[in-house]
Amino acid sequence: MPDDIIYVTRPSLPPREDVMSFLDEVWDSRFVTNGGPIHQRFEAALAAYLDVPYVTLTANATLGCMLALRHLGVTGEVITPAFSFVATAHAVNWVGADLVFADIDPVTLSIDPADVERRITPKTRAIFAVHCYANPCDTQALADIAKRHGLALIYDAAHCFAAKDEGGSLLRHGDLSVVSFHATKVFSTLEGGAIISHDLETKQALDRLCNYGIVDESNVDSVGLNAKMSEMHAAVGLAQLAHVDRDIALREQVVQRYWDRLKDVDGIRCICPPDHPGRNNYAFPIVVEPDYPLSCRTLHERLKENGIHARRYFYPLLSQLPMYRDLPSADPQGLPQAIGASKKVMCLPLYPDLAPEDQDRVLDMICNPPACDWAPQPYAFDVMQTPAGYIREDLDRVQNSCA
Ligand code: T4K
Repeated sequence: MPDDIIYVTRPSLPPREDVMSFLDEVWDSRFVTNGGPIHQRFEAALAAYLDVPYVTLTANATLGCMLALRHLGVTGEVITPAFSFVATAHAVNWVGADLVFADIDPVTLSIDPADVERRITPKTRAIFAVHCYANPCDTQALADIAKRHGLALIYDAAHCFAAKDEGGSLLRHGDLSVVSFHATKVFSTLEGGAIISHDLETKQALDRLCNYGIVDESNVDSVGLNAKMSEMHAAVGLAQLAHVDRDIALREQVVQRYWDRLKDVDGIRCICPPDHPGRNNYAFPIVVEPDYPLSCRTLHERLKENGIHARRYFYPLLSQLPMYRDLPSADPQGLPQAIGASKKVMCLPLYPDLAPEDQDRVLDMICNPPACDWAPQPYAFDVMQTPAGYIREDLDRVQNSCA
């Protein structure tokens, strides 16, 4: 195992001295949390940068999603994609609503509006959509469905910092949108997130929900949580905001190099092309199709053996997790695209300072996949057992390539 590991991502950190000058202010004021001065400045700077009306900072996006659902009074059934990070489903579960999984669009890998509509029942209260890898959902179709059926529409926009569509920020869609500032995202406050809202009253209600529901010293108006962002995290964000445009441009160069070498590789499909306006280059997911010599799982393992930590976001599928697999909507027959994606999609290492020689290590392995270290035997295909490290799917691929 090489010791120079290439991780799927690395956080973009602002220069230490930039953070320190903000921290000096925090230390001097001794306001370290509960919506202090740096928090206020960061919130205003973010609203301006993202070009959205109102921002409520949170300790992370998972709490942001829970509070968004809570604020809209979502109980009953919530329709959400089966293909997402665990936080999406867990947030619904934590607010006590009933999860209903929907399938995804095979091209964008974001939720399929037609399947959303099929799954609406008299108990449905909300659509909780995800712009997967910042690939925009069909926002118009989802807005129409929500309007016709009287449903709340919330976006888990965890991946979408600075992402745009033809009308502006992706974060403007829905009743509320939630973005993540986790260390693994395009823009980071180490841990953090924000809820984007459209009017001051909603913003203020969300601010209170982040602070136990406290209105003032003698009043509490809602069952809130402690979901506040501290001054330290806000300081990192304020310092990092000055560098995010450069980071996104550097990410673009990495994406372009992946695209140039992978676009013509048989069996590899790239989902996020480089020249798409408004893209934030959060991730570089590939689909490992059946005509590639290795299954996604085996390719992932071979990369890892060579120190390349690509990640299978999102495997396992949410609907196959032990706490959700018995739900009626988890029936695999109703989720063919989501199941396919969870088996075939892998995100390649991507961060602004990924060195070209490291990226070449990744590309060389994918363009010249390691040969199978076993030869197909005439009888081997009748047995379920495959040689160590391979799965039945690899066996079928070798069989097909020999046919
Ligand atoms: N909705 C969606 C659709 C999401 O994808 C997420 C989070 C959320 C909601 C919730 O957002 P937050 O509540 O987190 O704000 C990571 C992140 O923890 C998670 O934020 C993210 N999505 C998810 C896609 O990825 P893991 O379990 O894969 O993280 P981990 O620790 O394995 O890190 C991945 C790689 O990043 C490591 O191999 C190395 C590198 N890394 C990581 C950290 C934490 C660093 O270099 N430095 C670091 O500090 O979940």
